[in-house]
Amino acid sequence: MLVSDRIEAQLPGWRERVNRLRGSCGDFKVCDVTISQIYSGIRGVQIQVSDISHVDPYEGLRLRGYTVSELLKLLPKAPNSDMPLAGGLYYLLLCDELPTQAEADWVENEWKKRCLIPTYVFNVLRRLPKETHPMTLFSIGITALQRESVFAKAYESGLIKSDYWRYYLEDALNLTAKLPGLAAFIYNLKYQDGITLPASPTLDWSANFAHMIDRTGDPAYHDLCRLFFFLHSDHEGGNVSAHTAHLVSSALSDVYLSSAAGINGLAGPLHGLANQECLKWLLTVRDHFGGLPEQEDLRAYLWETLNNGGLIPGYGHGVLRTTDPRFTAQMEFARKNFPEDELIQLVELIYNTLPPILKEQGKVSNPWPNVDAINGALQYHFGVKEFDFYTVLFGVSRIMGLTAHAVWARALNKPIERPKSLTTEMLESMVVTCES
Ligand code: CMX
Repeated sequence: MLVSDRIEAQLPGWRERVNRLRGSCGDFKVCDVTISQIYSGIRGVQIQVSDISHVDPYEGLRLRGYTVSELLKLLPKAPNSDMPLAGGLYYLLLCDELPTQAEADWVENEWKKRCLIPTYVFNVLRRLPKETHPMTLFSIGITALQRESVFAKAYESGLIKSDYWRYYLEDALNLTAKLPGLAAFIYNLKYQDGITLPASPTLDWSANFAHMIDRTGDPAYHDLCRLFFFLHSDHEGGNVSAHTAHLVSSALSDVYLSSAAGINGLAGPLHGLANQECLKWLLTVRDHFGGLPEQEDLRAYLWETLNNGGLIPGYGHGVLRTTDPRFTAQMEFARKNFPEDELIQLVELIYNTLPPILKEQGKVSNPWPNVDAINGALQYHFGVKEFDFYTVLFGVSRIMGLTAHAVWARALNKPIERPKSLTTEMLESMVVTCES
């Protein structure tokens, strides 16, 4: 198989690098941990390695070393589109090499062969109460698919450790292939007539999602799906979904179980669910002013929100200290395709107004927009107006990153994770010397 051959060819080099670091420099201290870091979400503590993506505070995301704008130019494009094929991106994440058109097409074709979802998964989802959140449906759907795990079956019958990654890779390709269909099924079940069109053999993975929710005739929405699924695929190892999936997979839970765990983390309002909160807030602002406000009025409104202790969704970030380049890429898409859209104009007006206010207030570490400041407004423009569904779209994309990490964690034989906890009393006795 093309992808496994590429990974296999690189493994001796990677294993040698890791063994050298662990062997001759194993006692080298990367960082110290302070009590305030322990009590503030282990923020900034360098405890993980991700070679798949990295978030630089001032430059934003790099996927396998490439920035968002570089990849938008370099990745093979979908037919009749200037947006990248998700198959090419997944090839890059897995293989650490920019794909040729043929390599990107290879992944897309593998996905086409593997995209059928067993009926029992749909039956499970149909039996849940109608008001179940789409992220819960998505997580349950992925967990139900775990029955298909080739790793779990092979592990039961005995596997050698150095082969684990091959089975993880099979599972990863099988699971990612099914994600557009699973997400479309959930969308149709919850918000449409419950009927999901079969995937089109002539469309790529991203555009097939658009097709399966009955937006076949809207090429601009196909392009938005391609852009969105590219932009959200990974964001280094420390965010809640990546960190959770990595931890769970370190127990040799297969990619279905670990991805579902990551998805449950993504469902939190401070993480992936923020895009739904952000659109709700944008609409509230628009309704408050009865349309696009004057900048002065908006400024007063934003100050009032902050002074009342309100949170402004879509602004701030745990790592970034600049405008998220994923926000910029989507803003450019909107400016090019529908500059007259009122909600997009509001997003832009807030972008031009809020950062100086947040700076002046002096509380937030990052006064700039993150990707969620625009995600929902774009979907809304295309009539995908069900806010609570947006995080599912994020999840479809993010599972590419989660599974690529899981494959490489097994390939490099990463062990089960087990940090140590302390009691408050232990910390108190440690600091006695510091206080005296
Ligand atoms: N509006 C108002 N206040 C904000 C704020 C915002 N957008 N972002 C941070 N603050 C406040 C915090 O509540 C905190 O206040 P307290 O000290 O009173 O608790 C203070 O500013 C400092 O927080 P921070 O160090 O800047 O932010 P964190 O690293 O703790 O949290 C994040 C980062 C994203 C959770 C936070 O900025 C936030 O809640 N933003 C709004 C929600 C959002 O957009 N989430 C999407 C995150 C994207 C992702 O995870 O992918």
